[in-house]
Amino acid sequence: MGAGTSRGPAGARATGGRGVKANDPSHALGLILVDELVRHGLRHAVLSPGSRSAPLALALAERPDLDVRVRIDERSAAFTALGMARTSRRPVALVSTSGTAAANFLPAVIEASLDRVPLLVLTADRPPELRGTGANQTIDQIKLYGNAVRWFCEVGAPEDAPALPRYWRSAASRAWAEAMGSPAGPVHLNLPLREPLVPDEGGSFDASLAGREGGAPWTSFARGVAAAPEEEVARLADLIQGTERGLVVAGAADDRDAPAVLDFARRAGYPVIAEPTSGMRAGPPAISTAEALLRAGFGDSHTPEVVIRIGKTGLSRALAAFLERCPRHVLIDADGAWLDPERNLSHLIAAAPRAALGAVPVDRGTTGWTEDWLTAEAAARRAVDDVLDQGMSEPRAARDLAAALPDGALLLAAASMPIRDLDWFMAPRRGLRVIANRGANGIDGVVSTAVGAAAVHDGPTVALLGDLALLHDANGLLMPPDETSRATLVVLNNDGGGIFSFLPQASHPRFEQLFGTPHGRRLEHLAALHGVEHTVVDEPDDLRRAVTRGGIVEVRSDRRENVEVHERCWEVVRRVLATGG
Ligand SMILES: Cc1ncc(C[n+]2csc(CCOP(=O)(O)OP(=O)(O)O)c2C)c(N)n1
Ligand SMILES: [Mg+2]
Repeated sequence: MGAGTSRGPAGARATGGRGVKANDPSHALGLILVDELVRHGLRHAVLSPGSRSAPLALALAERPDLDVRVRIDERSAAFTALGMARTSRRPVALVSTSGTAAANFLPAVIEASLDRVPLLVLTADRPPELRGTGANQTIDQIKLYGNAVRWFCEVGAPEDAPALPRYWRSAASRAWAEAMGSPAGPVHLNLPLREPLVPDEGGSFDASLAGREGGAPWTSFARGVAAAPEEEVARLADLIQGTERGLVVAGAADDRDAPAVLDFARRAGYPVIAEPTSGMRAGPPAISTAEALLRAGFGDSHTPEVVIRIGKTGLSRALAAFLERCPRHVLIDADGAWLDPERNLSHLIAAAPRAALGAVPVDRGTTGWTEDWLTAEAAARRAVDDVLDQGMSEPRAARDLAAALPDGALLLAAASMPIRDLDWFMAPRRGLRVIANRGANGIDGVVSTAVGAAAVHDGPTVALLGDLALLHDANGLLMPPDETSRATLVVLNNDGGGIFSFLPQASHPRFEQLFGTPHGRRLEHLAALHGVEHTVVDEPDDLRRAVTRGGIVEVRSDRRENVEVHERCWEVVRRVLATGG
């Protein structure tokens, strides 16, 4: 990667800090920011081509210890970085040139903000003298992402002054700390850069670039697992010890809490309504058929006296209505996040669920209440599985995919029916990590998120998504030819937005035009354009074989039939509960 190479691999020498030379202020800023972030643990960067950002691109590319990926489309770049950061739980650097390039990051920045994914957004900008003048490719980038970032810093135009390298290292340290703070999320450094943008061989930069000795960060940052105050644990323990009819509801949560929460649930005798992203749908007392049970009215006779909730729910109207009725509703969240769409929280405990629930002494074990839920789960599971076993369908594809993936696989589920089908039909299992962009529930960026996740996940990575989600992020397939992706995209192709057929507008005379939006596109053509494998799967056995093959695996479906198979599942569970078995 071209410029600056006459000085050898400048980035590699920058790691030690001593004796590193920069040729000009923009060059120095690029080298120092990247060096400081690497000292904190940066391993991956995604960038898009541009001139103003050249000092950053070159500094990143010169580091042998960094994985740098390039995407032509900035929206796709941002979701690729999001997929990497979500999967690795570590900040990923995202770099753009000035102008609308930076604006295209917004959807992914919003998702990162709402779902607490650490991202380091580095936007190159024009220096102050060119702003507001009609200068080329210049927009107002100050606080471009509004409240969606944890921290914004207008870094200012670099100069050759002794105090500046220390300021840049400190700012990079703070960016890292804010991204990994409580709550984690995106940060935005806006970097006005003056020419020369490619190192000036004849130039000089005199201030020392040295970082801390031994490759240490300028200001290191550590965040521990948030414990609950002792009195709060004691109050929680009283409540739980005194309440047999309790339930754990685990939504989109940190799956590292799963072992401690499941252990707590077993000790307390509380069933766990476990959404797939919680990592808690892993055998008893996890309930995998909550949707069918609640739709069948099981919750009317089994209203808990206390709900302990972990993470964000929102996939199910039936669950939302159920939560509204629960008299005591405790949310335990490591950041104390206000997750309360039902406006019914009675307690919010700002602590890591594994710390708070792990500290609660209770040893009630299985009770009649637990048995009731587990018996209903077993009956509903059998009934739903019998319906799904009758032939290929969208819910069956979701169920079978989750069951067929090998241990160590990662499954990304797209909004909005794929993640619901997974929630409503996936059987309990261990060994599978399920992720989803649930912060804003967008259908955007799914392909890119999957490709990013696959880049850092050590095992098979598969996405389950709809046809509109695929087409919406078709540019996610626009990768350099030498970058082979290990992601498999299982596309439920119902020629439009299947979710809308479940909603009241389904009977509107202009439904197809306004909501269904059939496109008639042949996915094999998209696959061919990008040199990606494409397979159509009709038989359930073929799906199982195809899931880790890579490329696009298409399951064709019909939106009307899809509504019918869902209805059959709900109906059969209603009947089974009514007849007591
Ligand atoms: C960026 C964005 N635009 C629009 C929506 C609204 N929306 C929700 S689901 C959906 C249709 C999704 O269709 P598809 O991906 O084919 O999945 P299906 O509903 O057919 O399962 C749309 C447009 C959204 N969630 N995000
Ligand atoms: Mg669709």
